[in-house]
Order: sequence, then C-alpha cells, then structure tokens
Amino acid sequence: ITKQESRLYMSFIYVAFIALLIGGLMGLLQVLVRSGHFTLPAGIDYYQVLTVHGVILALVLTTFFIIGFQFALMGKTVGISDRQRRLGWLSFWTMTIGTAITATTILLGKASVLYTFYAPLQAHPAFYIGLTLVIVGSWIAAFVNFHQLAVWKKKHPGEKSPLLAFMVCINMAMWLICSIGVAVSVLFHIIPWSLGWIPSINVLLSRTLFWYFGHPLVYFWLLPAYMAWYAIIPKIIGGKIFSDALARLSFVLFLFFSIPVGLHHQLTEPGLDSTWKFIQVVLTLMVVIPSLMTAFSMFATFEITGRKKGYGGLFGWLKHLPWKDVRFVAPFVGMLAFIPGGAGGIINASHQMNSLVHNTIWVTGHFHLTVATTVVLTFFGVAYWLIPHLTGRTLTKSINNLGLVQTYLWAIGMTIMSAAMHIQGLLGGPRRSNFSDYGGTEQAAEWGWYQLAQAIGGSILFIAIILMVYIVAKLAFFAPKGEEEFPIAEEEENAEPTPMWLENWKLWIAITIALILFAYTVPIMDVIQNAPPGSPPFDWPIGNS
Ligand code: HAS
Repeated sequence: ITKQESRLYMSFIYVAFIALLIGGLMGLLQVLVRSGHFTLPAGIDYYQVLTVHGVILALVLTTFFIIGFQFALMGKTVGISDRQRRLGWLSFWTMTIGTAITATTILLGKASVLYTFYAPLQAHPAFYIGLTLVIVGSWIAAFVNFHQLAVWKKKHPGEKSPLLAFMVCINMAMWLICSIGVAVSVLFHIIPWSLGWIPSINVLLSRTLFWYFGHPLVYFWLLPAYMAWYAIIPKIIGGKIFSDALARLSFVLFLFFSIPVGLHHQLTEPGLDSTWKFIQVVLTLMVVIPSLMTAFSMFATFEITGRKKGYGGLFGWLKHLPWKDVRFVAPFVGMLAFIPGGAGGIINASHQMNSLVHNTIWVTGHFHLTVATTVVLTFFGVAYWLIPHLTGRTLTKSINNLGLVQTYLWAIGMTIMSAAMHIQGLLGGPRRSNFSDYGGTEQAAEWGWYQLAQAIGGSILFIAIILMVYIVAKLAFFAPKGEEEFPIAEEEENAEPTPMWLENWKLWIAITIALILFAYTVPIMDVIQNAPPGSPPFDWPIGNS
C-alpha cells in the first residue's frame, strides 16, 4: 500500500474516530439524563443530543470506517489506480461535506428528528440534503470498488476473484440497491415537503421506504465485520479459512435476504397487510441462516487450527487461541456478544413477541449488542493492525495491553448497560424518551434501578471510548516506526474448490431484485392507495411536526 493510498484510507478512519468521541459523549449525557439524576445544562434538548448520538454513531462512524476499511481491502487485494484513488477522494469529500451540513443543522437545534428521521417529525431541509450527500459519496465509493474488481477480472480471465474483494462488492451492491429507497424518499418526498413545496407527506410511505433501506443498513454494518472474521481472524490465530465457498455463499445469501425484510420494523403499524408482514418475517428468518453459517465456520476455523497445533479433547483446542492478542480478543468478544444479540433479533422478528418488545428499550439493548459491540469491537480489532499498517508504525506490546483493557472495559460496560436495557424493556420501559416518572406510577418506579445501571454501564463505556481514541492517536502518530502486517488468510488445503458459479453477478442481482419486487410491490401499492393525499393520519399536513 503506497503513501498516497494510505492517506485516503486513513482520512475515512480519522473521521470515524472523531465521530466516536462526539457520539460517545452524547451517549453518556443520555444515560445520565435517563437515570433521573442529571439535567442537561444551558437548555440543551434531550432529543437534540439523542439525534447527534444516533446520526454520528449509527450513520457517520460506521459508514466512514466501513468505506475506509473496504478501500484498504480492495487496494490490498485487487489494487487501485490513480484515477480510482482520485475518485476515492471525491467520495470522501462529498461524504464529509454532507456530514458537516447535517451536523450543523442538528447543533443549531433545527433537526431533532433522531437518526430515523420519521415523518411527520420535520427537520430543516439542509439536514436531509447533507444526508443525501453522504449517500451520494458512498455511491461513488461503491462504483470505484466495482471498477477495481472489474479491472482485476479483465487482467485475470477465468480466475476466481480474491475473497475480500468479492465480499466488498457484495456489500456495496446491497448498499446501492437499498439506499435507492431512502434516496427516492428523501429527494422526491421529504425534501420537497420540508421546503414547503408540497403540502403534506404520506407518513407510512416514508417509513416504509426508510425501512426498505434501514434493515439492509444493519447488514451493511455487519458484513465488514464478517469480512474480518472470515478472512483476517484465521490468519491472526495462525490458521486458515475454513471454506472460501461457504464464505461467498453466505455473502450471496445476505445480498438476497437483507432487503426484502424491512416490514419487521413495522409489525405494529396499521395500513400494511398482515400477510405481507408474515412473508417478510419468514424472509427475516432466512437472513438468520448466513449468520448461523458464519458461526459454524468460525467454530470450525478455531477447532481445526487448535487440533493442528496438537491440542486435543472436546474443548482443548480453545487453549491455542491467542488470548493476549488484542487483534483477536476484541473481535472475539464481538462474536460472543452476537450470540445473545442475534437471539434477541430472532425474538424481535417473531411477530407476537415483537408486540411485547417493540418501542421499548429492549430494542435499544438489542442494537447495542449487535452494532455497538459485535460490529464496533470488530472494527476496533481491525484498527489495531490497520492503522499502524497504514501509518508505517507498529502495535507495541504496551498498546496491545491497553487495547485488552479497552476491550474488557467495553465488555463490562456494555454487559451492564445492555442487560439493564433488555430487562427494563420487558418491564415496559419505553425507548427514545426523556426521563419522566410518568406521574409517579408504580410501573415507572420499577424502572429506576435499571436506568441507574444503564448510567453506570454507559459511564464505563465512555471511559472505554476515551481510551480507544487515545490508542488510535498513539497508533497513528506516536507509536514506534516499523512495519505492521496486513493479515489476510489463505484457504485450508483440503477445502472444496470454490465453484465458479458463485461469481455469477448477473444472476445474484436478478434474484435480489425479484425478491424485492415480490416482497414490496403490494405493500407499497397498499400504502399509496390507502393514503390518498389529505387523509390523516397517514397523509400529514405541514405544521403538525
Ligand atoms: Fe436487529 C431492530 C431483527 C441483527 C441492528 N436491529 C434493530 C435496530 C437496530 C438493529 C439498530 O425483526 C433498531 C432500529 C430502530 O432504530 O428502530 N436483527 C434482527 C434479526 C437479526 C438482527 C432477526 N440487528 C441485527 C444486526 C444489527 C442490528 C446484525 C446491527 C449490526 N432487529 C430485528 C427486528 C428489529 C430490530 C425485528 C425491530 C424491532 C422493533 O420492534 O423495533 C439477525 O440478523 C440476527 C442473526 C444472528 C445470529 C447470531 C449468530 C452468531 C454468531 C456469533 C458466533 C460466535 C462465535 C464465537 C463463533 C443468529 C455469528 C463463540 C466461540 C466460543 C468458543 C463460545
């Protein structure tokens, strides 16, 4: 990787970690407010803080880290030309300018609409324009990645593409297809409404288009973590990839099933036929399968590597894992968190159980295990080697040990916070709400201890964030100069060869589009027909925001 390339990849990563610091501080403020023992100073609004937290962590940190990481993977495996690198910069600046515009509107208090920006909550038009730029910037990155792979394929006719490049392109194909939904909604629906050009908005249509995008969004976060699990972790533990074909198949299944499932976020909404909710719940259970394949594959890699190193017994192979190497431990803790996180997801997706947990803080507990632990700890695990690799420095033993402390602090803070959220959710505690004693009701009094536990867990997490930002600064600017490995594993010698049909892009995209049309055509037609202009509550006039 050249210096010029490193500069591009690192720029994305710097923005991601600045976002972590700002978003983390907002998270701390929220848990303190919700504990009932703290009020925000200077008239700052709770929902403004919550919007900064969600937008900056769920949208900015993730997207910037992912695109920087994926560019690095593509550069390493298939190469990047000068022209592609220049387009990479265009992507970076478009996204950064968009972020700055959106952030300004939130800080001015003109966009306290949370990261899902549900209508009829209305933000300043610049909020949506900024977000649109972030998405357009990410599309530029997607096309550069597709072009990188195409150029490589032309030079290597008949060869199977490098696994990581294949995975990046699947993730970006999914992202491109799903973000068209939110782009259509924002450009033709929300921006004209926020500018006052159209008198009302079809609330249900805007929510349905949001979740058409919003669910694949969570897999857009997850798949880069899976890239690290499948192709990088085996190298770090001294092993090999269990099966290249299995890894590719699981990514293809994510492409199929990530998108036609958005209605599982809308199970309690009227105006959508339950048949289609049921169909999308079934498809949601299909998207669990590639995660189970991933779990199987990780266990296989760990066990085969351990046994090859001579560790016997039923679980003896666990001993060989590098328990003191933070590049392994941080993602491993992420994997552990995904066991309850994924189980919680299956509960959410089950229609009847969803009615118990929907809009409670249980859901917040779910996504702090999945995105804020599984994904984020894996990204930290990547940062420990990627940053020094790109900046020409090394991960020293002392930074590694600090990283281990960081990981344990994160695990402890998140266990306390997320467990308390799950329990409080089952007791009916609402999500996305400022502190209230709800008129002194007995039920709200029951929640007090859990809110306190969240404040304790959240404070530990904030300390862990400060530590992480310190480690990142150290790795980027102060660690000793040297060479850090870019660990990419090879496949097991005796694995089944990868069949070439797995690279049949046209077929995969056609199946994806067919599934989307099947799952969404009737629901969208219903939403439009059931809510002709001027029919509240679905068609909402301006002024009620
Ligand atoms: Fe979710 C809500 C269903 C996965 C994120 N989810 C959310 C929201 C977010 C989110 C942010 O159906 C809130 C959105 C909002 O603001 O309203 N989710 C699922 C399902 C899965 C799932 C079925 N979610 C994720 C992931 C996320 C994420 C991943 C982020 C990265 N989720 C829902 C539903 C809702 C929802 C409903 C709406 C709730 C409502 O009512 O509002 C599945 O993908 C989960 C499958 C995963 C597994 C786990 C496999 C385990 C693995 C680890 C193996 C461990 C190893 C290590 C190898 C089945 C792969 C062990 C080694 C040893 C030695 C022990």
